[in-house]
Amino acid sequence: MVFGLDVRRTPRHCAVALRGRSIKGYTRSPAKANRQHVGIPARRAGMLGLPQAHPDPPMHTLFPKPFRAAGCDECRNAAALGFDFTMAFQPIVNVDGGPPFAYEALVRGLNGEGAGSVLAQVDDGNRYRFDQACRVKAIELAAGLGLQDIPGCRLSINFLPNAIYRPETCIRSTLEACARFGFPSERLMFEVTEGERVSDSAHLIRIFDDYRKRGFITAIDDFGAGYAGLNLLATFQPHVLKLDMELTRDIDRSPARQAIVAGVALAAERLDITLIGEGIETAAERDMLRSFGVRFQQGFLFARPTIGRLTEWPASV
Ligand SMILES: [Ca+2]
Repeated sequence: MVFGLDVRRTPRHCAVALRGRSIKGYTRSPAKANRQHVGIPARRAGMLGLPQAHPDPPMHTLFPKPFRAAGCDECRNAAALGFDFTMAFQPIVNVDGGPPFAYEALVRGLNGEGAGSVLAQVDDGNRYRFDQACRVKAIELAAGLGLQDIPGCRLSINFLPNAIYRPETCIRSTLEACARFGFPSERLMFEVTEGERVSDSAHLIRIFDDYRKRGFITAIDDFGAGYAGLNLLATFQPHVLKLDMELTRDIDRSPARQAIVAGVALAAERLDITLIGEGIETAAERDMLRSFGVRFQQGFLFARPTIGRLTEWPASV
């Protein structure tokens, strides 16, 4: 899930609407030209450990030219973005009990509209600003709800690699927001899916590496779906893998899913990676996943995303 919507279901026109056009004051990454120059696809070159010819390869976003990282204030300005939105929070629970592992921030319309209605307003021209605004909004709202007071609980933020120019500059507003709202930055988790719009794994891994060095928790979202699979895991080992709901749905009735998840769980244990099961809707799914060692789970069985409060599980009485 990216901003609460599976990118596989994100309208493709978001990524391609402005392709081939130039807009005054904005620039595209030179990634494509550089890749052609090198003659080896960046993804392949990265896997082979070859030096990368391009320092900043996101392809589908227009960045301000000259590039200037937005600050916290700027990212809170809805007028500058062109539309406003809010965040719902859904817990990732520990089925063995205790405080939740994290709350994931999921984008919503101001009147509770689904993520799709918000994401429909995101295009090549505002993707960078939207990504930055999502981080600031998530941190501000979570801090206001007291998430930092829940022992060990993390705030999980989805991000779009294509919206990041360079990791070191695009993190500025995130850190400013943490300082302003009193949220500990080491409790931030960044989850990303290698969806169809992430055309360059090397860029994604560069961001993850930078985030890891900063002490953030890194997570691959939707693992087992689309492109978020073994190739990415073989190249980069995050702190967390979120098992896609395609793998967890009806797992209690699917020997194939059981075999796959058991294998992933074994690999995760050897790589010291924490597994999270997504999209859990039944007690049978929960229990089967738990039998494979997956303690941390997320889904409607536990709590739906809620705006304006952090839902507890089990609900306090
Ligand atoms: Ca997600």
